[in-house]
Amino acid sequence: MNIVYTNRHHGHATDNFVVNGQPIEYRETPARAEAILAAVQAARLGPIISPTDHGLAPLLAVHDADYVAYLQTAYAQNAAYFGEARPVLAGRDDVTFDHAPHRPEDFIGLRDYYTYDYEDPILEGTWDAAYWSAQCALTAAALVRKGEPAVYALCRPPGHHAMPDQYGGFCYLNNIAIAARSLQADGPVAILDIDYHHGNGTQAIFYADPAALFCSLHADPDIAYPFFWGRADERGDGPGMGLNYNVPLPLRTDDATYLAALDKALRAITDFAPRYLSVSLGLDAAEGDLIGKFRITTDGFREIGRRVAALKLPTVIVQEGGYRVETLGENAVAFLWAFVGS
Ligand code: Q9C
Ligand code: ZN
Repeated sequence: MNIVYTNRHHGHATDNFVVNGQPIEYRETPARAEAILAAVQAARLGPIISPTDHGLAPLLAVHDADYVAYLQTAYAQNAAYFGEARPVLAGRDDVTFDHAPHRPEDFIGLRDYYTYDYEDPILEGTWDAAYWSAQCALTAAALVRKGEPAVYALCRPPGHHAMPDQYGGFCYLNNIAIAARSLQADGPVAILDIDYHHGNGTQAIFYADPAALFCSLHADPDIAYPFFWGRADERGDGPGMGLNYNVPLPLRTDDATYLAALDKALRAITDFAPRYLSVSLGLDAAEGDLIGKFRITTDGFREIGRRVAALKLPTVIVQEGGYRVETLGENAVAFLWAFVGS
């Protein structure tokens, strides 16, 4: 299978920074993507190809134009405001998930308006990294539209927490939503999100869309990030009612429990009969993850891959989270292998 990758994420990297007097260890690091890249190369999974530039239009099909313009200019605006270049961080030291009703003019207000998180920096290379991460997903989608059975976008930064006009959870542009929107030109799309965290951004983007089924398996938001979305009673809205399927799972979920839940999601996807499938491939459900608290083994990821591939749908796979760098590569390969030669 083709693997779409670029090293343009390297500029989105930071030494650990301080929020509220507490040092924040930013675990969404370049080493994550490098570890996966090394593993897929060693496994000879397929050719590594560079993303094609599809421009801003497909990003603007998901995100508000004023938000995208802010992401492009925030680092420079922040430097001008403070008279020195430094990471853009929200001024708030707590999380306010409700979007403010009014967009302010002043940069200090905008800094908080466009994020619902307070631990995610905008760095000098963040826009470039996020832009090319989205282009990786779009390139994978374009190849699948042309007839490739399955393509893997090795995206970094991840995307599934990004809202139409807010970043959070290490995510700035919603790569999978951008890819899925482009796939919808040919028909309905199912999105399967197996990241440890609920894909709140993706859910929000497709919540009322009758041409998208969103299925997410994740840690119960009563006890895990993103806390305010991901419950089973969130079923969609308007013409999309019934097309949002959340499966919250308890801490320490193991392979058997996970696979049983997965089968239900796969049945929902089969019933929806989409033209394409897209997968938010988080690897933070792995045992030993530094953020996630499930216990999915490498064999578990292999079996998840097998069952998803058995749907026999043209599939775009988009990398999301996963923070135990030592095992990211083998778990990615275990999942992806089922799609090789399909
Ligand atoms: N002190 C993804 O997996 N909170 N995002 C981490 C650690 C944010 C995870 C807190 C977790 C976001 C794509
Ligand atoms: Zn995650």
